[in-house]
Amino acid sequence: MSKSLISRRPRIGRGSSAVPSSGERQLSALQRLGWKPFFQQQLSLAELSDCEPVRVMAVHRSQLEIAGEQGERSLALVPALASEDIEQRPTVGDWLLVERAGGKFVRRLERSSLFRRMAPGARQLQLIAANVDSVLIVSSCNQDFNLSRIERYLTLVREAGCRPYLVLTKADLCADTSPYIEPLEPYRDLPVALVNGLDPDSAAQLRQWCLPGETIALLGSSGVGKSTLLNSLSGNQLAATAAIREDDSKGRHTTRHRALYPLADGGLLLDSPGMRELGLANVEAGLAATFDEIGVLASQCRFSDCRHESEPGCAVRGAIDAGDLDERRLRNWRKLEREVERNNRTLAEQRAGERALGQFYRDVQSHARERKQRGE
Ligand SMILES: Nc1nc2c(ncn2[C@@H]2O[C@H](COP(=O)(O)OP(=O)(O)OP(=O)(O)O)[C@@H](O)[C@H]2O)c(=O)[nH]1
Ligand SMILES: [Mg+2]
Ligand SMILES: [Zn+2]
Repeated sequence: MSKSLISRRPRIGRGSSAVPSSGERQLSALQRLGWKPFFQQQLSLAELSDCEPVRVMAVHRSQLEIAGEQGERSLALVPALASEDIEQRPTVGDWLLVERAGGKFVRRLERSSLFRRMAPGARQLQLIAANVDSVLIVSSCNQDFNLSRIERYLTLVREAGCRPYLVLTKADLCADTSPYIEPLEPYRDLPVALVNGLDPDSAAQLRQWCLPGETIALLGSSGVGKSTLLNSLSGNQLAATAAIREDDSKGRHTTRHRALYPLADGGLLLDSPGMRELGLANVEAGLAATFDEIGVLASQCRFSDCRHESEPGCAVRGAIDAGDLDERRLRNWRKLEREVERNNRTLAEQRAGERALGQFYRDVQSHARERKQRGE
C-alpha cells in the first residue's frame, strides 16, 4: 500500500515532459525549480562560474535527490551534509551549490522560509521543508475538519512568512458543505476552495495558487487527500493513495516521505506524510499573526496582566459576551501559547545541556593532554 514515492517519481531530464518547454511565462529550467533572485544574490562571482545550484527534491537516509539544469540525480550524504545541528542539515526544498566539475557539495544557500516542528516524542526540532512560498492547508468535509487544527497550521505558515490557502476536499461526498464554510467566516484573509480532489477539473481551481516557479506545500492530516490532489493536478499517478477508515475518517499514513514534484504547467508541489502531531516551538510571531484580533483586544483590557478570565474591564471577555469572539478560539490561543512556552523551554534546556556536555568532554580531553605532557 505505502510504496516508496521515490520509485514512482519520474526524474526530470532534458526534454522530459515533467518540465514544460513552453508556458505563459518563459521561465528557465532553474526558475521552474523555484530559483529566485533571493538565491542568485547569495552567489559570489567565483561560485557563479564554478558551481551549479541544485534543489533538494527528497531526502533519504544516505542520499539526497537533487534537481538542477541538468535534470535530476542523487547526491551522497557526505559528512559535510550531515551536520550535528539539525537545522543545518539539508531538507526538502533547500538549494545547494555543487561543483560543476565533479559534482562535490559546496554549501547550502540561506533559506527564504523554513518549516519546523517539535519532533514527536523528542526534545528537538525537526525540519519539514525549506523555501516554500505557499501552503495549501488541506482538510476534508468530514470528521477531520477542525478549526483549532487549522489555526495550528496557520501559525506555522505565518511564522514561516508563507501564504496560506485552505482546501476543503471531499466536497463531493457532502450533501451540505455549509457546516464547514460558515465557521470560516471570521477568517476573511484566508482564501478557501471546496474541491473534489479526485476530479482533475475540480482540482484545477487550485492552479491559480500554484503558479510557475512557486513552491507550494500540501499540509494536512493523513487521509485528507494531499496525494490525490498532487495526482489530479499533475495528471499523473505520482503518489500512492489509500482509502481512509470508515468509522472515524482517519487516514492510513500512506505517504511516507516528503518530496517535491514539478507540475507540467505550474509550480512545484510538496507532498508530505500526514502529521499525527504538529508540535509548535519558536513561533511567537506566527501565533500573534494568527490570533491578531485577540492581541488587539488584550491591549484594551483594564489591567496589563489581565488573564481574560473574570477580571473587571476585560475586553477579551467583553468580545466573547458580545458574540464577537469565539470562546473556542480564545481557548486554542491559550493552549498554543502554553505549548510554545513549554517547547521553547525544553529546547533551551536541551541546548544548555548539550553545551555543558560539550564543555565536559573538552575538559576531560584537556586534562588527559596535560597528564600526557607531564608524563603521567
Ligand atoms: N470522494 C473523494 N475522495 C477523496 C477526495 N480526496 C481524496 N479522496 C480519497 O481519500 C483517500 C485518501 O486520500 P490520500 O490522497 O491518500 O490522502 P493523503 O492526505 O495523501 O494521506 P496520507 O498520505 O496518509 O497523509 C483516498 O481513498 C482518496 O481516493 C475527494 O475530494 N473526494
Ligand atoms: Mg499521501
Ligand atoms: Zn482581559
